[in-house]
Amino acid sequence: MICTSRIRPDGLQTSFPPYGALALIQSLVKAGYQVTSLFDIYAFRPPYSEIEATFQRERPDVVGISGVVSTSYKFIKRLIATLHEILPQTPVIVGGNVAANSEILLRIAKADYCVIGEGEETIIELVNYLRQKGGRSQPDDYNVLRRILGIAFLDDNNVAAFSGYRPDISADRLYDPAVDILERDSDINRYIIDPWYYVGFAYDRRTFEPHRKGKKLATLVSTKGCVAKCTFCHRWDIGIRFVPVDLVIERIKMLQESYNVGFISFSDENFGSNRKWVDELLKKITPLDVLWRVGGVRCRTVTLDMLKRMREAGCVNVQYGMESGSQRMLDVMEKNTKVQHNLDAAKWTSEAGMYTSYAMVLGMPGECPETVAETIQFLKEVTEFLPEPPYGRVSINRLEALPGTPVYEYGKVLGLIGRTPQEEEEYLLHISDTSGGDAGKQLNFTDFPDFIVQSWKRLMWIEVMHNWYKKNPDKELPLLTTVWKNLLSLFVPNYTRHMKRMPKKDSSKGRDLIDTFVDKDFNTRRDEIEETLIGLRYHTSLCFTRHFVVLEGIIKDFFSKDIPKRWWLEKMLEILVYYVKGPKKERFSDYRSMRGLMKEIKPEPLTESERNLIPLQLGR
Ligand code: B12
Ligand code: SF4
Repeated sequence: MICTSRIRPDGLQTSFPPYGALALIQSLVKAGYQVTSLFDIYAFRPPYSEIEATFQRERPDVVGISGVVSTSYKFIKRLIATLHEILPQTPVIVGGNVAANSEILLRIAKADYCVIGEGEETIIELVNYLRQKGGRSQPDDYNVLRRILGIAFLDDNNVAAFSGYRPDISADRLYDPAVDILERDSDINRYIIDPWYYVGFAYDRRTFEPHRKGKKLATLVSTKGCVAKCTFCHRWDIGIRFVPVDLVIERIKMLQESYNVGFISFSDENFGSNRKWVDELLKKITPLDVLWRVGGVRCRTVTLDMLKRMREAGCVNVQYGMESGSQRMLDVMEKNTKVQHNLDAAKWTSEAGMYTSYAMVLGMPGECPETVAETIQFLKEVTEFLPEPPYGRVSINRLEALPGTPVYEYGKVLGLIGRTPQEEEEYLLHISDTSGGDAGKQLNFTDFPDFIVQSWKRLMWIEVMHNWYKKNPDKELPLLTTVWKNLLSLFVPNYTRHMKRMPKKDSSKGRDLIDTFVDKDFNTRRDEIEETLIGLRYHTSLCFTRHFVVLEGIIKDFFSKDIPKRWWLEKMLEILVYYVKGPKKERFSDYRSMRGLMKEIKPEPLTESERNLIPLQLGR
């Protein structure tokens, strides 16, 4: 049995199918393991008692847990404990990016084996081995285990071992939608959904053409890997692979014929960096008459001409990883882009007639009031010409340091994350179930107190919104309407959710539809109090409201988050010290490559296990 894990339990569910788990099942079935099933915990979000009951009922011989992100650690730890209790002889394998921290999974969470990188081949060799070995209590043959590439395990001396990376699989095996498995074991309607999940479609009048009525949206991925190696991004692939265009087209045709799909979301990380591939796709996708979006394009990849041709071929929305409006921050991220690339991409996308939004990462090492001001200026420039207030287009995320990235390792060097497995586990538990959009739980890599960093997020938002109203005075809502609308959503918490579930009206322009979207894109959100205050500030020019908004945000975080009170006290102390002594001594003042720095420092591994797992640390 392959289980997916709980991600964002309270948040909006994604339409992204569990591609990793699906790939493993396909592989196992091909190798003759016909009875492999998917337990799609991610999709169903069952109560824990139901999860236990499923294990009791199904009694699988081997369980593979897919942990797509490290923030699923807490849940996976609990799942492993439950499995060991209910099925003490069933080996538990954990794969996915959570395995970047294999020692913790093996030593503390008691996973039996971790799979590092692509699991299609590894799982077969491992399951073949387990068939020979028998139940968990049987002794392991470490010589055989060492020969199975792509696994981590605790050896006979209780030392963590890694058998080495396996070569990548070929591009034509990547991202098969495997609808038959989703039909059989999951709920396909969670993955083939209404296009309104992505607001971008509502901005394009082609969406409302009569022949598209009732058509559904499916998520495909057309590339794996990336041409860059940003310091906060986890990479287990070397370079980038492109799914052959003919295969992409074949998959779209299948979805059109069998599932009435008329909208596609290409949820790549790096779409379009091979021009020849893009040209071929544009040529072959046009006759299919689908509307599509791409999530994950590098700004320097696009040109105005390419974007115009994409629109002609049915594209309505392009999402970029812009991350910052400060060159210094882009350099620290090792994005290998210029602010000008971000500006061009933003303007050209609108000029080509497509929707985009702006996702920022706040709080990289070296972030300071100057870099924040640069990002505010950038956001003002790219939002002031938009047709609506940009509250749904600006997504400001705190940097989340996750295992397998240079920024995580740098966090260890700074002492922000402890070095022992127990200390690292404490951090993993702390950030489990959080996202970059949640305030208050991330590490502070800057020289400023955490409260100040938190306030930058709100400052960015309010400044950008205020600028938009200043540039578009005719679009202002009457003050009383703003206050009323926002109070209503504040005091009737289901109001916003209810709006989201309302049957969507067909509108010639999509305007009515756009207004019913509450959170438009990943981690964008409408904050009712802030909006009211922005309205107030607009109407009354009360400058103090800006400070009030920042303070209000901090107070709200204080009460709404599951953050230890001790931690808050430390943060308050930190800010008092800051007011007396000023910012800390600059730790990251000049631009330095973080990867280079890590190579220079080369922290000595504390244990043999740590030494063996070095290849997992900085990604590939
Ligand atoms: C889809 C996705 C999501 C979806 C997940 C939905 C879902 N149903 O899975 C959503 C939108 C929820 C999401 C959210 C986040 N994500 Co995300 N996401 C991805 C993305 C784009 C694709 C994952 C995927 O399906 N890959 C394709 C499959 C084929 O690969 P795979 O999952 O790795 O599986 C292979 C192997 O890992 C292995 N394997 C996987 N499982 C198992 C299990 C077993 C038993 C075995 C043997 C092998 C095995 O074999 C598989 C086949 O080769 C990846 C980037 C990427 N391209 O991988 C980022 C990625 C996983 N996300 C990442 C991050 C950081 C996040 C966020 C934390 C962002 C943030 N700061 O807010 C949030 C999580 C928020 C939260 N509250 O927890 C990071 C994770 C880094 C890390 N060490 O954890 C990634 C890697 C992006 C990156 N490059 O840095 N994400
Ligand atoms: S953040 Fe984006 S551009 Fe950077 S390495 Fe990751 S996928 Fe590539």
